[in-house]
Amino acid sequence: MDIRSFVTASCAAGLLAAAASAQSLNIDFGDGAGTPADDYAGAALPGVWNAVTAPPFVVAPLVDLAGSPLDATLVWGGGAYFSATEPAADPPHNPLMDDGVGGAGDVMSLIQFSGLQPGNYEITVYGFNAINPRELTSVILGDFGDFSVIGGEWPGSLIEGVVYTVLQWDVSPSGVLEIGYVGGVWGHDGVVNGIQLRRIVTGDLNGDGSVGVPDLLLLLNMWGPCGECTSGGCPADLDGDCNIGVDDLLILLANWG
Ligand SMILES: [Ca+2]
Ligand SMILES: [Ca+2]
Ligand SMILES: [Ca+2]
Repeated sequence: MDIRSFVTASCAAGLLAAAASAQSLNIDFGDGAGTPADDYAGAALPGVWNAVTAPPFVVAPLVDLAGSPLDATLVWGGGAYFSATEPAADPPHNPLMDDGVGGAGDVMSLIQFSGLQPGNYEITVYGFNAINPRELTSVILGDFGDFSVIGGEWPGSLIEGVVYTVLQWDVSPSGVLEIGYVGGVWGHDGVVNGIQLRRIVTGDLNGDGSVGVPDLLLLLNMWGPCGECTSGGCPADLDGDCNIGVDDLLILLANWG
């Protein structure tokens, strides 16, 4: 039995523990314009969108992209929800972009995740005011760490730097991630339409935020030499030697969960 057959058989026999809950999730603030369908990816990954519609300061139970409950929770202390009376974005973006929650002028509003699995996260934040597109939003991570200013007229599609920004943050063992937002210039309130979190893990070949059986099967399917390793065409080559083999398998298994 070669190594691939052995690993596949081990999987089938359930000898490998199930992956921990994937730590990628989608958040949609406000349902005045609806909530995105599960197959809507926004600028990141498709999956179940957590609809946050409760008043401020309420903890929302969260689910991952597959709809499985997470230990992670969200608390936010923003302003009022808003919703466009007529479509402002183009399909299929309206349920995400045509509503959201507004800020409180020059007082920073805070969205706090707790209970996240520690590690590096890609954080996509949407800030398009469908009622007043001139509104600019500053998005700030942690203690005035990474930040970005977004906003402006609907550009016809999801354009990074206009309707959304992508930031990265290392979540410590505390499991806490804080995302602040405030008016991008004096006199603006700032808005947030939604947030997508994707945990970045070596060996996460399908990008769902964890390393598990789907990633293992992808690696096994690509087993052997790869010719496009210098142009990013060989994602399963985890040690960069232009071959997918046992070393890559061991790296993947070392990051399991
Ligand atoms: Ca919405
Ligand atoms: Ca994965
Ligand atoms: Ca390799």
